[in-house]
Parts: sequence; C-alpha cells; structure tokens
Amino acid sequence: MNKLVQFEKLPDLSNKKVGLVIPPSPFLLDERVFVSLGILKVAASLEAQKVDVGVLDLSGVSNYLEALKTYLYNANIDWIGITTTTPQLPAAVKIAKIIRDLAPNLRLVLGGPHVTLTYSVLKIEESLGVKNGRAKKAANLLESYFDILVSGDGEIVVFELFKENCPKVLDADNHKGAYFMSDEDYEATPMPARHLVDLPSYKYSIESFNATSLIAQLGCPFHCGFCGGRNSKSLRLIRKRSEDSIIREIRFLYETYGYTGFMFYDDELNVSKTFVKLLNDLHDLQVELKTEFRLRGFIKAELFNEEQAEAMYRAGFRWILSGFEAANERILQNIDKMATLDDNTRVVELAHKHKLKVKALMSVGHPGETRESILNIKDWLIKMQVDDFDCTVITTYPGTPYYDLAVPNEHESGVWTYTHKKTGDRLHAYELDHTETADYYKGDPDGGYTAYVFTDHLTAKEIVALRNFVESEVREKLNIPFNPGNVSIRYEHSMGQGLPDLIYRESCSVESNAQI
Ligand code: B12
Repeated sequence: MNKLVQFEKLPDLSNKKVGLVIPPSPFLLDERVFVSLGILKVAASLEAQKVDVGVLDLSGVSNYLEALKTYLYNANIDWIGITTTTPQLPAAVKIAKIIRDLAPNLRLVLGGPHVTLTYSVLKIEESLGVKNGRAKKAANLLESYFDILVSGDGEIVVFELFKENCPKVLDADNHKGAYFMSDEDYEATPMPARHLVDLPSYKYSIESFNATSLIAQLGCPFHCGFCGGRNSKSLRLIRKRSEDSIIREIRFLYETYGYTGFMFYDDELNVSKTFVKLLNDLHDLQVELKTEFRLRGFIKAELFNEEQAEAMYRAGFRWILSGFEAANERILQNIDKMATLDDNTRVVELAHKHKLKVKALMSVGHPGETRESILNIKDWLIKMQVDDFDCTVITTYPGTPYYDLAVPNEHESGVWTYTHKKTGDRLHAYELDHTETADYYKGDPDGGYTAYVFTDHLTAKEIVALRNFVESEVREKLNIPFNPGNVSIRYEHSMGQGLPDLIYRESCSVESNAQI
C-alpha cells in the first residue's frame, strides 16, 4: 500500500495558501535553461490536495530581493518554502532575512538538496559520536535562519508543515520513515507543477528541437567521491516509476507546450533494467504522434552496451553525456568511479559507431591530482575526438564523500583532508561557510573559476590554470566553440504591483535584458 493513503486523512486544505520560492543562481552562465523540478513536485503534491500554491521563480532575476518584497507585500500565505542547492544558499539566506524582516510571523521553511545533504552528514557525525562537528555547526546555522528544515523527499512530508506543532527538522531522507517515497508512491505522486512557472522563458534546444527537462527515475547507487548524496537515502536509492508514467509526462509536455526535445536528468539512464523498454516505448509514442523527438541524457560508462546504443538512436537520442571525469587510472580509482579508462574509451567508440555524439563530462581536483593526470584529460579528449566536453573543478560540498570522510588537516587550520582508503592519495579543501560563499565549480570559464581544493602536488591556483589550459587546448584542437549564452532578466517593478503571482507566470511581465 502506498504512503499517499494518508492524504485521505488530511484535514480540508482548500482554504490554505502557500508560497514556494526558487532562489536565483547568479553563478550559472544562464539561469533560465532548466527549471527546478523538485520544488514543482512539492507544489504539485500540494495542489493535488487543493492548496493554493504560488511559485516565486527568481531564477535569473537580478533584483530578486525587490521582487520578493513585492511578493510578500501582496501574498496572503500560510507558510513560505524555499528550495536550495549549496551554491544557492547565500541567496536563500538573503531571502530569509527579508522574510524575517517583513513578515516575522510567517513560517519559513527550507528544503532541497543542500538541506538533505547537510543532515545526511549530521547523521554520520552522530553515528560516530562526534559532538559539535562541522555538519552540526552547519545545521545549527540553517536552524538559526529558518523555522523548519526539510531533508529528503518533499511530496509527502510537506503536509506536516500545516501543523502548528511541526518539528524543527523533518527527516524525509530516512527510507524506513513515513515520508520516504517508495516506487509506488513515486508512481502515484503528480508530475511537477510546471504551470506555476513561466516555462517558455527557459530556453533549451536539442539539435534545434525546442526542449525541456524531466526526471524518469530517482537515485544513483554508486559512490563517486565528489558526488553529493552518497550517504543520503533519497539521493542514493533508486526509485522507479513505470514506463507508462514517463510516457504520460512526455506526451503531456508535447501536447501542452509543444516540446519535441527532452533532456532526461536521471543520474544515469542505463542503471534501469527496463531502459531499453522505455526507449522502445518512446519510439512507439513518436510513431503514434507522427512526430520526431530529440533526446539527451546521461549514461554510466561501464553499463553501456550495443543494445542500448542502438535503441537510443532509434528513440531519438543523438547525444549521450557521461561523467567520465578523468583519463588516468589512478584518479579514476581515487574517485571510486567503478569505470576504467578502457570502459570510457569503449563508450565513445560504441556511441560513435551508432551515430551518437558524446559530451564528455570531466573534472579536475581529485585526490592525488597531478599536472600529468590533468593533461591526460586533454590528450584523451583529443584522441577520442569527443563531440563536446565540459571540464570543471570539483567542489567538496557537504554530502560528498570527499567532504563527509575528511578530517581536519594536521598542519593547516581551516583545511580538511580526505584520504583515499586504498591508494592513500589525498585531497585538501578549505573550510567554507556555505551560507556566505557560493562555492561553485562552474563559473565564468574565462578567468572566473575559483578552486577551494588542492592536492599534495598542485595548489588551488595551479588546478584552475591547468583546467583553463585543458579547456582552451581541447576546444581549439577539436574546433568546439564555447557558447556562454548569458541572459539575465529584470523584475519589472511597476507592472508587478498588485499581481505578484502572475508576474512570474507570464513572460510579458519580465523584461528581457542584457544579452551579454
Ligand atoms: C537537474 C539538475 C540540475 C539542473 C537543474 C537544477 C535544478 N535546480 O533543478 C542544472 C543543470 C541547472 C543543475 C546545475 C547544478 N547542479 Co544539479 N542536479 C540536477 C539533478 C541531476 C536533478 C535535480 C532534480 O530535479 N532532482 C529530483 C528532485 C525531485 O529532487 P530535489 O530537487 O532534491 O527536490 C526534492 C527534495 O529536495 C524536496 N525539496 C526540494 N525543495 C524543497 C523545498 C521545500 C520547501 C520542501 C518542503 C521540500 C523541497 O522535495 C523535492 C521532491 O521530492 C541533481 C541530482 C539529483 N538526482 O537530484 C543534481 C544536483 C541537485 N546538482 C548539484 C550540483 C552540484 C549542481 C551545480 C552546482 C553544478 C554545476 N556544475 O554548476 C549546479 C547548481 C545549480 C543551482 N541552481 O544551484 C548537486 C547539488 C549538491 C548540493 N550540495 O546542493 C546534485 C544533488 C548532484 C549531486 N548528486 O551532487 N543541476
């Protein structure tokens, strides 16, 4: 039986009104490419119970605090919820301060990946008997800014937020708890409430097909050292929904918005045992609709095979993306990537054989990283003739094994050191206050990168310089142009007064500004 049956026991919520906020991400080159689907899943769950939900989407709004003030002035809501990743946290905190000032009695809730990950590290600290460790301090800071913190799946737990005596921290990241979605719950929860944001203002295309994103399946069972959520059940355990449910969402996006391009944001599509069935169903849908789709998504290298490649092409994939990360066996081992360099090479060959282009996702700043291991990336990308690539400097956010398993450096205060259990290679990271520093690894590639990590062989600055060198060399040799596509929008103040909800639903009320 699914946990959603508890909805039937809910009191009537039809007179309730909730505001949900997507903070800006000024560190992204273009904030209106992919919408935050997680908070829209929460919105959909609320709407299914007749709650009146408004979404204040501040993505790409440069004067977002002005927009927030107007929203608060007009909104008559029962509580307000903000979503946040770690680099969005400084903006989320600024938003929280304004809300505290202007609406001191409004219940202020924070959810999203940063909360989930912070509390997942706290569980590790507690299990090790660590008192007042860095996760505890980070959690205390969050608890000082927000009334309620929600970790994990939002769809079921969100109804607790209407209760007067709601606990300070709601743990929906516990797979044995009442709020954690099973496959059955995942199937039963409504798709993201995309109608609450101005979806057409998010611009993305796949091979000129107007595109949007969706998630077919949750969770990644692997344990790459740089990746957030390896100790979080909601980010780690696979939750599947039926192919029918995925096809329904795609059909809806096609019929409602006219999208024919779909970016799957599943961590890896091919961990699903029924991936090929999904691909066949996608093909059949296009036959039925007498249209063609273009699709894009991530695959796990060592699981990729001929059957998948063939079915992917047939379903409309022309690109695959894979987090190869490194081109050096020892670094791959230090990442705990599972895939070997041979696996990665095989993926590119297999994809090209099936006319699939490859975007190689690479990263530097791993334990034991050297000048040579970074230059290996350049050589491998050029040798494999990849069609596109991305090379970032890693960030040790809370919830990544590089953060969770690090200990204070014995020589340098303010530095934490992760040591790989087998090779003994080390990664050092500067301690950061994530409420203040938008630690990111994808900024302005033209000199805008900051690294907060270093190894025994390379300083943070050297890692950045080598990354920049790899980027420019590979782009030049493979003739891959860099496309910054920076669009920012300004909240149009005069039109906003009195119509706060509509401001963000209709593109006519935001002024498209500054093509930089
Ligand atoms: C799609 C995606 C993107 C897209 C869209 C971003 C977005 N905001 O959705 C793009 C490409 C833009 C992107 C960029 C980045 N991403 Co990203 N991304 C993802 C990915 C693959 C899926 C996100 C998703 O939709 N998940 C599914 C939904 C259902 O989950 P959810 O968002 O967590 O929401 C649920 C709960 O958190 C909760 N919830 C969320 N908000 C709220 C609010 C309230 C009030 C409540 C009650 C509950 C609640 O309920 C939701 C439904 O269950 C995740 C990995 C993953 N599998 O989740 C990484 C992930 C979120 N990204 C991550 C990172 C690191 C980044 C970047 C920093 C990378 C970069 N190179 O720059 C940037 C930062 C972007 C930003 N704006 O902050 C990390 C975040 C780590 C962290 N510490 O925050 C993740 C977790 C990947 C990882 N495993 O490390 N990303």
